[in-house]
Amino acid sequence: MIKSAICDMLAIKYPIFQGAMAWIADASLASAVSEGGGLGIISAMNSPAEYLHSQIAAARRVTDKPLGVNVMLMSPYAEEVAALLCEEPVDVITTGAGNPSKYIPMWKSAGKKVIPVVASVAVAKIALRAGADALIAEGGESGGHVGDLTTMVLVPQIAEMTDVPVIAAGGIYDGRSLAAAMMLGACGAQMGTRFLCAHECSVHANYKEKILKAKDVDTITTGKRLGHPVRSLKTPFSREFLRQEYDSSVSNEALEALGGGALYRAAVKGDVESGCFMAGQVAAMVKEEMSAAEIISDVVFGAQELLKGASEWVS
Ligand code: TUI
Repeated sequence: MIKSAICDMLAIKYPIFQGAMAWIADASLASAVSEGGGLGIISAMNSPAEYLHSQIAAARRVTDKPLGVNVMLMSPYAEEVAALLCEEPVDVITTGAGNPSKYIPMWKSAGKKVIPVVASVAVAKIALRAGADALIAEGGESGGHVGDLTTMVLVPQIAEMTDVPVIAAGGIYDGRSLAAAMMLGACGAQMGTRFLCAHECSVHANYKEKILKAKDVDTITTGKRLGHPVRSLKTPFSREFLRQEYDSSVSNEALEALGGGALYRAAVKGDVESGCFMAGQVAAMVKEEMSAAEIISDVVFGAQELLKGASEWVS
């Protein structure tokens, strides 16, 4: 049985977090992951507090196990969502796309465990100074808004900075990648892309189909010029975005406008022409739909067998 410091800290059975994907990581997916023994995380995305309140209530009708919410700090509603979370029946708050320091004392006083996503040593230092209970170290293999460093290079640097638990994200798909992440100093892993093809994930069927068909080189990073690079599947949208990004006659405002609503069009409408299908590099390895609980077992028991057999490498 794989158990680690993060299982003890959060009272979860397995050290697996489900990544918070905007328009995708809702009550259905998060509650299934928590019921499966991992940590389900609802995305607060770019929505007002009322949306989040109703999603948490829906998840709580299904599970009483530990549950998390992710606050996307670039959201215009981050402030009201942050305040609401102090009153809500969630155990863990993860943050992304910014510096969460100003909210951490308030959340900790409300009894929440705070686990920021970091993509660099500098941001990790800021989060630790502000009192983070653990960190998610997210490498650039992941989908959505990404940093520059790979998981292989980022995780050991974050792990050696601190004694708080470190969760690896980006490029995690199966027992091999969980075992590897643990060897790098992580005590668990977060997966987004693999959970996209969970039965309980209500993303549009076209999105699942694109993930299931993706090959190794089928993701691309766009948006570097705007300061927030995003990894997504190669589609007509991402190719056009890249073309305009390299066209100096296109203003940053026009480029931002092109990206606006593109994830919604992919995740909710299944629009294969103008949707942005955010996905990590492991998309190529997702070959079948499974339940969230089966995904968790596959990853955890796969890693367990590998770690048990690891002594074959030493004499
Ligand atoms: O946040 C993510 N992934 C995301 S957010 C998102 S929504 C979005 N859509 C379009 C453009 C931009 C965002 C889709 N995917 N992952 C966690 C993550 N956080 N990755 C990188 C970071 C990060 C970056 C900078 C964390 C902290 C940070 O701090 C900089 C600062 O403000 O000091």
